[in-house]
Amino acid sequence: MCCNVTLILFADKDECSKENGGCQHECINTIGSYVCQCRNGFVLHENKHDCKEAECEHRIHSPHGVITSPNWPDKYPSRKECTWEISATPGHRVKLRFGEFEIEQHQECAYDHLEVFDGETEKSSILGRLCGNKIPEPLVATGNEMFLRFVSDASVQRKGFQATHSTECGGRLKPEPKPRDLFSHAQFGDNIYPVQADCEWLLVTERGLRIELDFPTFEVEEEADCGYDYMDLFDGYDTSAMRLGRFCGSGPPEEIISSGDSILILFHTDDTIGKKGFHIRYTSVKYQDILLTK
Ligand SMILES: [Ca+2]
Ligand SMILES: [Ca+2]
Repeated sequence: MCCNVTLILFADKDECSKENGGCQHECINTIGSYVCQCRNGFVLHENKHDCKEAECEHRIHSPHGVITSPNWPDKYPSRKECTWEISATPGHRVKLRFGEFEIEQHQECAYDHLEVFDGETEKSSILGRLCGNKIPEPLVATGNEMFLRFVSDASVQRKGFQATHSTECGGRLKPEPKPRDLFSHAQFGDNIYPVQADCEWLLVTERGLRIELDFPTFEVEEEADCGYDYMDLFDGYDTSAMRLGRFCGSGPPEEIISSGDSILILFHTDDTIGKKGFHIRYTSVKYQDILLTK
């Protein structure tokens, strides 16, 4: 009686025994072959033998998700720099909420730290420079972009962080001569707008200019008095200004122009039935230009 298994084992050669099989990190022998494997924080090179550092520049375009320090849930590596560029839907502020947080403690966070910036690059104003063991308060950007940079130095590593990014509707927006977009909800186009939303956008342009709004898409639950879901427009900074209208159904029939340098947009939805929502394009305009084109 012969045994095939014994024959196969006999035939197998341990490639890893000689020069680690040519693997840069770990070599794992398998029956008839072998594979190379990389340590945490590294991925296998296309040549299947070398290891390269795992990608650490993240570009995120989803309305919500989870981000973690490199190597999570194990300790972050030393001498590592990672960035996250988060951009959400225009008209929606990026919000970051920490679930776990453990970064080498220092009074000024001079060693390892996570920096959070209020915009698309590290040139934007800083929302926080974080380290230590206390879970930081949630951070909210003023616009739809947030930039994060994590840096670790040569010694002492900790577990790192885990955080959830999401969005909050509303904020202060600055109209420019070039049209900008504003969407009713962060998942515009993929989903109907959520129930029980209350959003407030304040558009403020330069003194002396006016704001023009147009509505490439407008689909809000219809009701004779717009009593369910609606968009309110005010011709100023707050609700004490003149109301330009309350809109639902297919929205304003044409573009709307402010009499001053600001417009307040409110969006309210009740607890049932959502629709596609709206896409507003806003532009700063000179009054003389409006007169010329009308
Ligand atoms: Ca350190
Ligand atoms: Ca509704």
